[in-house]
This record gives sequence, structure tokens and C-alpha cells, in this order.
Amino acid sequence: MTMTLLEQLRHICGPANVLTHEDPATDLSPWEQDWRKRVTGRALAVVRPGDTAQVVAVVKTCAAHQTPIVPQGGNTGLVVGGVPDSSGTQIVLSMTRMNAVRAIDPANLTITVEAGCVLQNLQVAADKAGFLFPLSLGAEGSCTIGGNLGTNAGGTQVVRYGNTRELCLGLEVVTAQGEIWHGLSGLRKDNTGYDLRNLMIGSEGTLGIITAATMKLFPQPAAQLTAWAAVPSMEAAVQLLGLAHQRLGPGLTGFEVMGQFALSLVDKHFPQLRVPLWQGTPWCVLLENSDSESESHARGQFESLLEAALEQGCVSDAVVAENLTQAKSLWHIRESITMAQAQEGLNIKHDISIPVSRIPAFVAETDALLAQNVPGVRMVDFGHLGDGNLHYNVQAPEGADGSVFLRDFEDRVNTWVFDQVQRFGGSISAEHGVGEQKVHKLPIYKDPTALAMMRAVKQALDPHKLLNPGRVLG
Ligand code: FAD
Ligand code: 2HG
Ligand code: ZN
Repeated sequence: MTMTLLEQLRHICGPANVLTHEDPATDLSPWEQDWRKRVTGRALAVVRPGDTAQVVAVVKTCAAHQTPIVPQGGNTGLVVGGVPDSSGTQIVLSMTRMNAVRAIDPANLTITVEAGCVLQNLQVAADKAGFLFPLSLGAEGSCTIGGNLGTNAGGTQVVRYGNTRELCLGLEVVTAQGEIWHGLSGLRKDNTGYDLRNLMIGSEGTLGIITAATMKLFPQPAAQLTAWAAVPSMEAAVQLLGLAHQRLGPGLTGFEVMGQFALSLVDKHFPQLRVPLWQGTPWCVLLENSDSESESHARGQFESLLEAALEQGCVSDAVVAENLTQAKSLWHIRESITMAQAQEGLNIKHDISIPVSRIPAFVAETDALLAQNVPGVRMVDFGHLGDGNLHYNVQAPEGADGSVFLRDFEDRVNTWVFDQVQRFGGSISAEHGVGEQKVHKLPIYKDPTALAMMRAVKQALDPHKLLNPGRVLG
């Protein structure tokens, strides 16, 4: 007697790890709905493998049944890349049971973890071993390292440590054919052909399933100080960034910009967070100085940087956190902008990068363009200015019906913004990825030869479009 697909999947992962709509009491929405609640798909099943061998067996079984697989980690992605479509024919491959720390190699400065390991747990494991794992983002309490690698996530430490790609030394991957690529080398140098690791990173689950990764560790800094500065313009923020690079060198580990309206939303929705200095200034900047010497050295450097900035007029006021608790509160304000914006209502998100030098002109021109075309539009601008990465988000006018605003304006606003990004030599995704959301925009804004090469790679590695179909390349 031949087993059905679901019977086979239950045989591989155990009945408790194959969730379906057959049981009306089972709520699959945590896996079917994206974080922003913009899309709710319907999965044939949510399958939760416990080890790499089970992933192999699931992939082979799905391939035999021509059943598409949507890899999923913490489901915090912001571009609709990790949820199933509405057909009811795709399985969600939830990696969260595969969350072990496999090994720490202190001499090699590496940690090897399974893909479903929650980022915060990875940070804690590194910390307990006396090291720093610097990847840091607002969703770190629930996103997974597999998802971070899948999207090549950025976050708030990129200015010093790079994005997830730069933190990764090796991968274990299950291919669309159900083979295992044992690539957990931990090598810092390996010139034996094409760079498959970097091809997999940022492929958003369309080229292979990452089951484990070897990541870089760093020495813990002796001191970490945080400052919050009011700046009179975006030009001034860029000037401050230059000064911070000059004065702090590799000590500059964070440089975030936040627009006044973005901070007003945090103040409105989370008044207990007590946002400093935002009322009298168009922009605030959050800076972090990590020092390998001592706290007093770091404080001295910070004070002289801020004095110079005040003298030059690129800072109008500033506070330096007195202790770790204050520093954490300042970072918490920054990380609360996404939630505050969600509480304010439906919005259009942009995750763009532009050469830092051109950001002031980009913002001035694009703000004017949007204000002219969408009367009353409210800009929620913030992000990783140190990396030239802005979350140039657009909120509906005050009192407007959010869904009507999206219906009438989302596509046009995207086009206005992306055309500007192209004109300024930027990218339409700096860190969140393409997912389903920007799939129709990629052919417009990506170099055609690059796109053709990407299609050839997809065809070679996943000819039957088993892995996350409809994402990245459509
Ligand atoms: P998911 O959302 O589950 O999946 C994301 C993509 O990766 C999907 O395409 C999925 O198919 C693929 N994928 C997941 N696991 C695997 C795997 N094991 N193998 C192959 N493919 C896989 N992003 C940033 O870059 N910087 C930020 O500062 C940032 N801040 C955020 C703050 C908040 C409050 C929220 C909600 C999100 C934020 N994000 C940020 C976006 C998101 O958290 C990141 O993209 C994160 O890397 C996604 O991880 P995840 O485990 O939730 O992945
Ligand atoms: C951040 O930097 C994230 O906080 C989310 O990338 C950005 O909410 C956003 O648009
Ligand atoms: Zn970001």
C-alpha cells in the first residue's frame, strides 16, 4: 500500500510535527500569516523536522510529490518571503526545532549552530563562552540564524561588523535534490572555486535549505557606550558620521538616524519609554562606541567627539548614557519604531540603500516629491545611516483609512521612491530582501544581465521550482 504525502511526512518527523487543517483545533496562522499581517496564506502542512536527516527525507518526499517547500525560521521577515501562498498546496518547513548549538571553537573564534537557533540564544551562548556575536536587530528574540542567513540580515552593528554574510564562515545546506552540502568548514580562506556559501546567503530559501552554520565570534569589548544626539539636518547627521569614523575608528559600532515623526510615534504609543530630545529637532542620532581599553577611555573619546560636533554645529544637544541600563533604554526606543509604526496603522515600508554622501539630497528631493503627490503624507524615516541604509517608510495621512491609502497609493509610492533610489545609485533592498513583495519590481530595477545570471543559477540548483516558488525571481 503506498503512503500519501502527509503520511510519509508524519512517518519522517513524527505525527506531532506535521500540523494540518485536518484538525480544526490546530491554528496554523502563526506560520501562515506574515509578521506585518499583510498576507495570510494556506499551508498544506506545517512540517517541523528535528534534524538534518529529516530535512533530507522531507525534501526528497516533497520532490517526489512535486510539493513546493517554503522554509521558515522565526517568521519575522518583512517582505512576505517565509509564508505559504493561498493555494493550500505548499508545505511550510519550520526550522525552529533545529536549534542546538553544535560547537564552539574558541581558538578559531567560531560557533556552529543549527539554523533554527534564535538569534538571541546565539548571542547568549557566545556571551557565556566569553565572546561577542555582534548581529543585533529588533526581532532578535524570535528570528533565527537560518532566517538571518536566508535574508542576509543587517541590523544595528553592520557599520563595524558587517551584515550576516560577513559573519558567516560555513554552511550546511540541504539541496533541492535532497543532498547535503557539508560546508561547515570554519575556514577564513578557501579559494577552491565558486563561492557557494555566499550564493546561499541572501537567497531567501529559493536555492537550498540552510540546516546549520558556522559563524564568527569576536572578543567582547571592555566598554560599550551609547550617546543620543539631536542634529539639525540630515547633512549634519552625515557630517557627524564622518567625524565619528575619524575620532572612534573601529570603536564606532552603531550609528542610527531617527526622524522626528518616527520618534513622535514612539512617544505617542509607548510614552513610558521617555524619548529624549526629539521635540526640538528634525533628526536624532544614536551612536555606540565599543572600546577595547576601558570605560573611561571610551567616555573620553565620546566626549571629545561630541564637543567637536557641537562646535562644528552638526550636533545641537546630546546625552551620553551613564550606565548599561540607560544605554539599553536608548536602544529600546530605537528598536520600538517598527512597533510604534504598526500601532499607528497600515504603512508602506522601504528598505533602501544609497551612498551615504547622497542621502541628504535623496531625502530632500523624495520628501518633496511625495508631499506634492500625496497631500498630508507622513514620513517615518529612520535606520542605519552608518551603512547608507534608510527605512524610508510612508504612513497614511492623519485620519486616512489605511487600506484605502494602500489601495490608491502603494504601487505609485513604491515607483516614485524606487525611481529616485535608482537615480541616486542605490538599491531597493538593503537588508530585508525581495520576498514576494518586491518580486515585480526586481526586473525593473535590477541589472538585466545580473537577473539572467540569477535565473540561470535558480534553474541549475532548483530546476523544478521546489524551493520557495514565487519569491525573489517570481
Ligand atoms: P523568516 O521570516 O522565517 O524567513 C525569512 C526568509 O528566509 C524567507 O524567505 C525564508 O524562506 C528564508 N529562510 C528562513 N529560514 C531559512 C533556512 N533555514 N534556510 C533557507 N532559507 C530560510 N531585518 C534586518 O535585516 N535588520 C533589522 O534591523 C531588522 N529589524 C527587524 C525588526 C523587527 C521588529 C522585525 C519584525 C523584523 C526586523 N527585520 C530586520 C526583519 C527580519 O527579522 C529579518 O529578516 C530576519 O533575518 C528574519 O529571520 P526569521 O528567522 O524570522 O526568518
Ligand atoms: C529596523 O531597522 C528594521 O528596525 C525594521 O529593519 C525596519 O520597520 C522597519 O521598516
Ligand atoms: Zn533595519
